[in-house]
Amino acid sequence: MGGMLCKLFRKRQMRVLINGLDATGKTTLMYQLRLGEVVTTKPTTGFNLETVEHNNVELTIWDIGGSNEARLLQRHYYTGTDAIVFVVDSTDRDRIEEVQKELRTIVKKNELRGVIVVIAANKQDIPGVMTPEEVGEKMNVEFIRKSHRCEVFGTSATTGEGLYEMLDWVVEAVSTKQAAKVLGVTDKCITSEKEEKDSKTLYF
Ligand SMILES: Nc1nc2c(ncn2[C@@H]2O[C@H](COP(=O)(O)OP(=O)(O)OP(=O)(O)O)[C@@H](O)[C@H]2O)c(=O)[nH]1
Ligand SMILES: [Mg+2]
Repeated sequence: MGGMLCKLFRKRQMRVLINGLDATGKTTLMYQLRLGEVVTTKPTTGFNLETVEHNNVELTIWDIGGSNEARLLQRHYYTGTDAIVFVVDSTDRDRIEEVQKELRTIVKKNELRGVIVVIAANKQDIPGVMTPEEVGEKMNVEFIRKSHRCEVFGTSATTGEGLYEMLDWVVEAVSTKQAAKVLGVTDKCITSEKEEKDSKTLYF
């Protein structure tokens, strides 16, 4: 029975939205995942769309421009989103309060109810930046966890550090949510040991 269920839930598709303020590294991160290399970017005015296969799952990744003008349009991309990767520039202590408010605004949106939220504390390759723990604290992750599954990862979109660890977590969290929604239960076949321990904090 467990094996059949596992087969049933193979080859899933997930829609991931990369969000955050301008120049935090969203486009660099997406192309690092897509191509495994650093591309030269310019500020994104609309969006970039790419498909990445990871752990047998097809991820459709939307990278939205982070400027004030581009962010005005971001709600048009919300519907059907499984996970938000919210990219934070860990060098930017001056804007961390603005960043925290932006994420709070986003997670309150009706269309994003229950989506998986991952915070990428990016640019960890630069010395002296805020640590992932510091970013998590300043972003008040505990508040976000009241309504969403949320985790913080230290990343570098230029070196690739932390990106696949983050993607592993996203895929597992979305998989668990999708499967539990279909089954109406949390099945052992699709729940990792860690998630069994964390099951009290799941939001479906
Ligand atoms: N050192 C370092 N630089 C990075 C990292 N990620 C991005 N950058 C640099 O930060 C700048 C902005 O990166 P983008 O990927 O264009 O940022 P963005 O978030 O897409 O910006 P918008 O499209 O304007 O919203 C570029 O010069 C990148 O090379 C990182 O992890 N480490
Ligand atoms: Mg961009």
